Amino acid sequence: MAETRAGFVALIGEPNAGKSTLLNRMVGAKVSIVTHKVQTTRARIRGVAIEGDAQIVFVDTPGIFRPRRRLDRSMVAAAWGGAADADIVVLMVEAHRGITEGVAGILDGLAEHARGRKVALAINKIDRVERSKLLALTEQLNARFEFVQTFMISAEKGHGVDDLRAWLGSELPAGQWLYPEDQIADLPMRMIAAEITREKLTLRLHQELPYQLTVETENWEERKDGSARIDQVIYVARDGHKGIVLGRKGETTKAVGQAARAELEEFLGRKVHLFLQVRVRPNWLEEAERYSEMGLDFGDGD
Ligand SMILES: Nc1nc2c(ncn2[C@@H]2O[C@H](COP(=O)(O)OP(=O)(O)OP(=O)(O)O)[C@@H](O)[C@H]2O)c(=O)[nH]1
Ligand SMILES: [Mg+2]
Repeated sequence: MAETRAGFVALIGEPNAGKSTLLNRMVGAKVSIVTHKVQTTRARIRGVAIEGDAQIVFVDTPGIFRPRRRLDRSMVAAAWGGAADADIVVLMVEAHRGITEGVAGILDGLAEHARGRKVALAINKIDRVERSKLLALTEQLNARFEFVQTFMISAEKGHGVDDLRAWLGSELPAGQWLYPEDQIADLPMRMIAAEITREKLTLRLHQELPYQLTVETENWEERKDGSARIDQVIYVARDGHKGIVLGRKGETTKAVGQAARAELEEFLGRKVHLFLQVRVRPNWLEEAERYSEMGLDFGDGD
């Protein structure tokens, strides 16, 4: 029998770089939520892919940016922690944005946080730029950091993704697989369900509001008819926010609930009854329990 290989590959980069899109494509299922807005992912999310004899555990991470709030600091710490724990780190950079201030900051951080790790570069969203621009960007980035390999990909369209996965599979250390071969994620279902609702909220709400709320699954009940009843709470910090999240006559929450339920039913392959409640909790951003529910370390925000 051929020798198996296994290990962790952390996807890091600025918010919106396309990390979650890439994780989902690698896994072949939607494990991590995606929006066009920055700071969508809040915690580390694992997704498992098989490449020949290798089991690749991809670790999606929150975008790395200059943090202001406790939540931001916990998110950025989770991202760097993901890099530090991985066998291979893949830095994702947006082709059309190039070396932004944020990317420059991450390049500096890599020296400290990814010491001893193999770091590869994935220039993403190549569908958005002229091919001729890519060579120059590749050279500039490689002049600033010693990447072991550079890939040009479109996580959304799929270009270059097979090459990246094949390379990652061949670079992982020999070892036993870490998950059963049919497992694609290890996030608890109640958390996946909360994330799906947060995605729908983020897509509908404007400006700062998506950053001022969190969603938790409070209750999950299996019913005799095979369906599931799921009760979730949307925590907001202010009364005014509650009104906006509910919308006129509860329209917004209703639309969010419908979209989330449809996706949950597809994910679970059965009927779901989803109940959303909006709760004002002025201090939720400073409550340790909210962080553990999100899969974050509260203390990282100190
Ligand atoms: N054109 C294009 N858009 C992409 C590509 N990959 C991702 N996107 C889009 O970029 C946006 C951000 O994608 P995400 O996967 O949520 O990015 P992320 O790095 O996980 O972002 P955070 O979770 O906020 O850190 C979404 O609108 C994606 O559809 C790509 O290859 N090409
Ligand atoms: Mg993400």
